[in-house]
Amino acid sequence: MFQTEYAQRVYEATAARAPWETEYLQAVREVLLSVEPVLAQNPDLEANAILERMVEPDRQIKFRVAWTDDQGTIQVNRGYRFEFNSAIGPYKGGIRFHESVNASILKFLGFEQVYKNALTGLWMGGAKGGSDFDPHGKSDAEVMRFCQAFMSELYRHIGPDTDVPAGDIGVGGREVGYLFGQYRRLRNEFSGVLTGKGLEFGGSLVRTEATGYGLGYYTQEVLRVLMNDSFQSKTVVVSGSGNVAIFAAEKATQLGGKVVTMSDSSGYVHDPEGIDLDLVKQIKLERRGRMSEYIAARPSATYVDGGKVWEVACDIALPCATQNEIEIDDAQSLIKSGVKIVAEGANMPTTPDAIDALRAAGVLFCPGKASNAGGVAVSGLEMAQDSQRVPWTFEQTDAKLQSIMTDIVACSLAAANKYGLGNDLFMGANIAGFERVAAAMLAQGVF
Ligand code: NDP
Ligand code: 2IT
Repeated sequence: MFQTEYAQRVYEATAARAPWETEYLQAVREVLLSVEPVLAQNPDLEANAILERMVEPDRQIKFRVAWTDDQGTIQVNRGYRFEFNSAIGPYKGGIRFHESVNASILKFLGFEQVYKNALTGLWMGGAKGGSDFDPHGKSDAEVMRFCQAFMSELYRHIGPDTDVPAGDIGVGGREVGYLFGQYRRLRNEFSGVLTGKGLEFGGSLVRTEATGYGLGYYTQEVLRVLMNDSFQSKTVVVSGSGNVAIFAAEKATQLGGKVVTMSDSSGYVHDPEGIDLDLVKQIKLERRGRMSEYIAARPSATYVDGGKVWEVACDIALPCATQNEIEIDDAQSLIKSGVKIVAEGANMPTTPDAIDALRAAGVLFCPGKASNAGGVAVSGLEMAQDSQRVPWTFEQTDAKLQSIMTDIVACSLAAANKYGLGNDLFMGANIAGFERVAAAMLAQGVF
């Protein structure tokens, strides 16, 4: 599979240690395959055991989270924080609450976060945390008690210059607020220890929209630079209906595209007249409802129970729900319908064989660690504002987000060109992030 003996050896050793960590191994494989041209030209990377150190998190924290539900029953969940790499800044990355959460999923997310954060050009290392707690159907009071219990252990390990968590699946503004309140109480300290905070207590404008808007800016720049094209008059298929999906759909629409689908884990809505985003926001953000409720108010739309959005013909596909949601059959449907570009809003939403099929068919494939970096980029800007104790305007923050996303396209293309890979955005993004982290590790010695 690998061209270099070094990458092969490190991958095999990682797989032998925990062969059941399939998502983690998938993420490691992608990065190692992409950086082989760098390894071949830089023997000091192997001499300094850079890969061996990168695949082993700096620190792995696992803990019990006990809390009481509304019936008075004590519930026990498992909490985690994987602090992966802090060579270029304090650990930074989201917290996920979802029933599927386990060590493999959080390790893949923490590993990807290291290189994503490096691509933003800001000083942030990588981490990820979370719990197998399922927030669906829980009352506000239950979510609050769970967040307080979770932070009652996590607070020992984090801090504004140490490790700065944020949201991810199942963790939005409400959860960040409860987590922040508990940290403040336990430490007696008001600091920028989390990002995605409310605007009244150290949050940044644009953070809510940032991942989806950033995905729009990134995709627009790729269309412009590599295809001399734009979102104008394009049919766009979006999966998911959470934070990333809603604001990806909003930006794609603002940039001239027509978004015709959105989904949740139960099924998807197809609205050929264009998704009514105000309605989606009402259902998902105000009522915490389900996408199936959409059709009651929109006769133009259909709801497909259990289906996947990739069966709908499109020019641009934006997967914004979860990992491995575009499988090989889905990639084949997309190719058949003439998709031109797939840009990942979610983390690792495309399986390796689906990526290979899309790339072989000439589809422009934009890897999540580049195309969804806008969320963590504005988190970095929130950290800057918290340090200054001065909030920035929406326009200032949005302009900075746009310039970070266009810089990521430029630095990915430059890295690909440097290694004779033409305009390979996929390899280029992995190489550009890797080179920054590797350089910092080499400069700081063995640890
Ligand atoms: P949300 O919790 O706001 O929304 C998640 C959406 O994805 C929901 O529509 C949910 O449906 C759906 N979904 C979640 N898990 C599954 C699953 N196993 N199968 C099918 N659908 C699923 O999360 P975000 O929008 O924040 O995150 C979406 C993706 O974007 C994730 O991959 C996340 O890691 C990534 N991301 C998030 C960033 C952020 O800033 N929030 C930044 C960069 C990447 P349902 O309600 O039915 O569960
Ligand atoms: O996957 C991600 O980049 C996030 N969930 C956002 C992380 C952050 O620290 O803002």
